Order: sequence, then structure tokens, then C-alpha cells
Amino acid sequence: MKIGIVCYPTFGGSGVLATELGRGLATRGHQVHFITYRQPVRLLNFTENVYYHEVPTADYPLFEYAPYDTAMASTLVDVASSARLDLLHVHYAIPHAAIAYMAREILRSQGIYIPVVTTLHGTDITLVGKNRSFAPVVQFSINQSDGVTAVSNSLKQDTLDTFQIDQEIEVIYNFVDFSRFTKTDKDHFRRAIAPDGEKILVHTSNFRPVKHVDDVIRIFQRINDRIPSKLLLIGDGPERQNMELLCRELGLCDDIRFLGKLEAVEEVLAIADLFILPSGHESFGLAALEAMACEVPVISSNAGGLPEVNLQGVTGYLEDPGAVEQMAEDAMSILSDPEKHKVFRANAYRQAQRFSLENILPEYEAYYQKVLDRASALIG
Ligand code: GMT
Repeated sequence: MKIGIVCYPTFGGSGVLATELGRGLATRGHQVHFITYRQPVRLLNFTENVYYHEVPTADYPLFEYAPYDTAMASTLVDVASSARLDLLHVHYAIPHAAIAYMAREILRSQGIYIPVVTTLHGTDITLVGKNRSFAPVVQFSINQSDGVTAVSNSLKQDTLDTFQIDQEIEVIYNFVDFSRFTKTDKDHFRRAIAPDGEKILVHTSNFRPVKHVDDVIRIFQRINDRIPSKLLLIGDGPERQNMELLCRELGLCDDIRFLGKLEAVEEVLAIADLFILPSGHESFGLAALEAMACEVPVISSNAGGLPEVNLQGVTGYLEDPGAVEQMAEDAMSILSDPEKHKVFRANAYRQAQRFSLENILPEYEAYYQKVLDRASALIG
């Protein structure tokens, strides 16, 4: 197949997932065209069958806001017809589903029909999508897509509860690539971070308020009072400065390291004892899955799709968002018991295998085929 993929090229989960999906499809012989405003962060190496098309945004003094949607739709029309794409797969509904709808209709007027698959990732429904300034367009463009997928059952239900949807939503879970996310020997790195044998806790996110990074720090504080530990924070975003202030206020600067937008997350996960994700909402929790693939148990909230990934008392523990005390107790019950820690590590790895690239990629291929068959039956 020739597939066009539209996504955010950033460190966010939807962009990461879309890029890994495209790379995976390319290794299985599909031709994949990424159409984004910047080279996606996980697409920096040459990969056969992968093409990258940058969306040019024209600047003009009249524009206070450059019309990105129009530029992207025009690029989609151009790429879809010149590369003879079979299908467009857009990740994150806002604004990609609406742009793809516009491109599809322009192409239809030229006698070309290219079906659109929209994958919903989370905040495009649960946070931003339901905002009144976006909702009518989000609902319309989801309903107009030829196929719609959601990354968890929870997100599917949230979408049905939030909008009037007359489309079947297929759940296709996020996946992890074990050829990259696997526990490797990085003991020299562990000794540098935790020279006195401290436990190592890790959190990765975009530092938005929904991630409750302040709870991560407060959970850490409680653990560190009883079990000497280090906290590694990966990522960056709007809450970063507040979090640095909080570390100072709590006197934790020596034990907490802000690593920023690190590319090789797996090298940090290789030395992690526990991963913390206490989000107020989380439709899947790709960062937790990547940790589990590296044999790291997870302390998370029970929000959204997290219970579909992190299993209570098996791969970690889940508590209500904001339950800082309880999350700290859960963490210590694992960290203070080497035998339990070992079992949870093994369970995390086993559970992550359910979401391997090898298991999930064929689900996308089958879904594309279903959408293509349905579209060709409709247009005759
Ligand atoms: O977490 C974010 O704010 C980023 C967002 C995104 O679109 O990149 O993440 C969402 O999509 C990820 C990939 O499907 C999911 O793993 C995250 O759970 C989801 N985030 C939220 O629901 C908050």
C-alpha cells in the first residue's frame, strides 16, 4: 500500500506512535509518506520506503496567524495525487481530521478518491476536542472519516460520550518496538546517577498540567524520606519551571535531575526501578508501556485507559488521580521487597509484549484493507 501519514512531529505520544507506525509499515514493504510541518523526531535516520514532505507555510503581512490548515490541505492534495496514495492516515483529530476531509473532497472533485483514517489519541477528545471552539469541527470530521480508530477502549467510550458519533470506532492499541525498548546493561550509568545504591524513579511527559508532575515530585519526596532514591524527569513543557521551583522549595534539588527532551529514553529506562505516571487523564499512557517493555513496574493513576495497560497488583499499582500518599506507599511496597520487585518487573515485561509492534501492526494493515474495500464498494 501507499500510505500518507499526518501527525505532529514532536515528542508527544501521538507523533511518536505515528512515526513508529510509519517506519514499521515501511519495513513490511509499504510505501509511507509523512506529511508534517517539521521532520518528526523519531524519523531522523534514512529508512527505505519512507518519504518526508514538509508543509510549507507562506508568510504574508496580512496573516496574524499563518493559515496552516490551508497549506497542509494543499500539500496533502499534491502528495496524494503525485505519489498516488491509496490511503491517508491522520493522527490526532485537531486539526488533522478536518484538513484530511478538505483534501479528500478536493481530490474527489478531481476524480480521485482517497479514504481517510483518523486515529484519536486522547487530548484531541478529552481535553481540547470538547472545547466549544473546536467541538463542531471535531465531531463533523470524525463522522466524515472513512475509518476511525481509538488507542484504548476508554478513549472510544469518551468519544461516544462526548460527541454524537455515527461511525464505528475501532480500538487499536498503541504499541512498543522491543528492538529499541528493551532492558540493556547500563550499570555504569546507574553508578553515576545513584553512586550509593539509591533507587531510581523515572517520569516522562510533556510537562502539561494534566500530567500532574507536581504529584510525581511529592510522591518522590515521600519515598526518598524512607528509601534513598533519585528521580529522573524526562521531557519538557509548560510546567517545567514550576517544577524546578517546587524541587527547590522542597529541598530536593540534589536528588532530582531534569533531563529535558532526551531522545534515547530507553537508556534511562534501562536503569529505572519504577516509573511514575499519576496523570489526571491519560487515554493510553505510551510512556508507561515503554517503561514496562524495559521491565520497569509502573505506579500510575487509574485515569482513562491506564487500567488497560498497567494491571493492578500485577505490573504495578493504580490509584485515583491526586492520591499522592497512597501512590508513595504502593511504590515503597515494591521498592522495599526485592522478590516482589522481581516478579513485578517480569509481569510488566510480559504485559508489554501484548502491545508489541509485531502484534499491533497487522491490526492496522487489516483495518486499512477493510477501509479500502468499503470505500471501493461505495464508489463502485
Ligand atoms: O500526553 C499528551 O498530552 C500527548 C498526547 C499526544 O497526542 O501526543 O498523548 C495522548 O496520546 C498518546 C498516544 O496515543 C497516549 O499514550 C496518551 O495517553 C495521550 N495523552 C492523554 O490522554 C493525556
